[in-house]
Amino acid sequence: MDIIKPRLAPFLAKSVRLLSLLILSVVALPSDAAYAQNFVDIKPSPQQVEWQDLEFGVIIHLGTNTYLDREWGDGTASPQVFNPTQFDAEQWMRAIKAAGAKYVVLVAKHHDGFCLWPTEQTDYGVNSSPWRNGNGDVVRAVSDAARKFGLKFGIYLSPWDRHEPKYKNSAEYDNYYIAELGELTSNYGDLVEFWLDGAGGAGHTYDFPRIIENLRMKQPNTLVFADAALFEYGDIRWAGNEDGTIPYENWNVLDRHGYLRWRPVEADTPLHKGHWFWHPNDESTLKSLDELISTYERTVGRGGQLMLGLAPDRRGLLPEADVKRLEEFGWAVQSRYSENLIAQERIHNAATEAAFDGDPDTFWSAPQGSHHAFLEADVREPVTFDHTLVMEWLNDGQRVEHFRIEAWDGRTWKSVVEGQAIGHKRIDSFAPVTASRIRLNIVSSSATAHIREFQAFHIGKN
Ligand code: FUL
Repeated sequence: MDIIKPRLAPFLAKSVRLLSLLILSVVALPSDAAYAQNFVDIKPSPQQVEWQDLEFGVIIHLGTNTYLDREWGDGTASPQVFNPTQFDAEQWMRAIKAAGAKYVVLVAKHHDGFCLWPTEQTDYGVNSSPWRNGNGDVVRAVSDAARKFGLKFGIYLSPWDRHEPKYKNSAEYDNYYIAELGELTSNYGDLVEFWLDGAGGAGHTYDFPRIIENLRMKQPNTLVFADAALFEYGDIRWAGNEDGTIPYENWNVLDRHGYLRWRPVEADTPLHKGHWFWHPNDESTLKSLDELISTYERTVGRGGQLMLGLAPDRRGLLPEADVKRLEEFGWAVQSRYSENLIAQERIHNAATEAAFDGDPDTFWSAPQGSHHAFLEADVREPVTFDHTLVMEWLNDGQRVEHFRIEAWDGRTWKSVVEGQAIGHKRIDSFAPVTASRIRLNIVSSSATAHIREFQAFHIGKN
């Protein structure tokens, strides 16, 4: 044990007095101040970390609307119209896998109130339809198929219900909704995500705390997707539009009503422009490959999640043209980001290797305690690149607040990209640059920056 030198003793005595004062004043602070938070203190839960790594999911709409050429059913459709005679959830999964998605959210009940599983709460659902003589269960089939294909499974259960008579009475409807939720959360395995859609519910009061409590009892690890207005109950926030765009700058920490939470963003957008459900003669709305790639770069490439809407047709199959587009999309994304020039051409340097090895499970750390750092890649021969991809390790929070990507032109460092947030993943495109020294200039970080990957590509077009 160190002996306290006499010279230091008076200073220490003073420090102890100061410390006691500090402790006393913290105890005496008003309760609000005890909750004061700082952006830099907010970290994701392990479930959020895992979910953010999934990057791309799909949401599937099938129901009476599919048979009636509608988007929002009014709850009066006869269950007799629902009859997907060639229903094959594994056909959907093959296309979803080929597209590169990692999870599937099924709309188990849309706003029309029609239930895709044999619920005991109402006869308005598959149990009253001719499909499989009323013995079918779409939720079971999709959950089984997703798991068989290594995809995670989640559910959308619309709070707004235009069929159920109990909807007129908030308390009675809460019981009804919670009973439906109980069936879905008990009988179909782990749910990766639960969609709490705010659409159409204006003017209706839901007991959200009770709904979420019930959900959590059965599914403690599920992540709730919710509009920012339902911020207190959600784990994931809506991007605020259905165009497939996450606006810059994308910060994972959101402040509402004076408190901060980690709320990664998900951007939902359908494969057919403006249509979540299948419609006849709808080929012209199918998004082009270029549109999908641009959507990918404006969602996943901006540190958020892409949630692509798919619609099986009246047979219960994804249309052939949709399957083809999904396959093309998966292939295009894979090939665009497979030739990482830094990983291929780098001059090895043990200190920075973890950021350039192409492995997102390893990360480079800036010097401990730094707020500014450089991460430089030197390649053997000059490379020409027009896209960069950077990933931040977020388990300890989102730390980079200002960065530049710079290339050495033989005399000086030229800025190629400048931005604020990096986050889970950031993809930038620019006119081709040729250099043998490329660096990530972390101009400012709130704490030690951690970078999982720094990659460069020559794609040839934006
Ligand atoms: C929206 C709904 O109103 C649309 O019909 C669709 O289900 C979309 C995914 O969410 O809020």
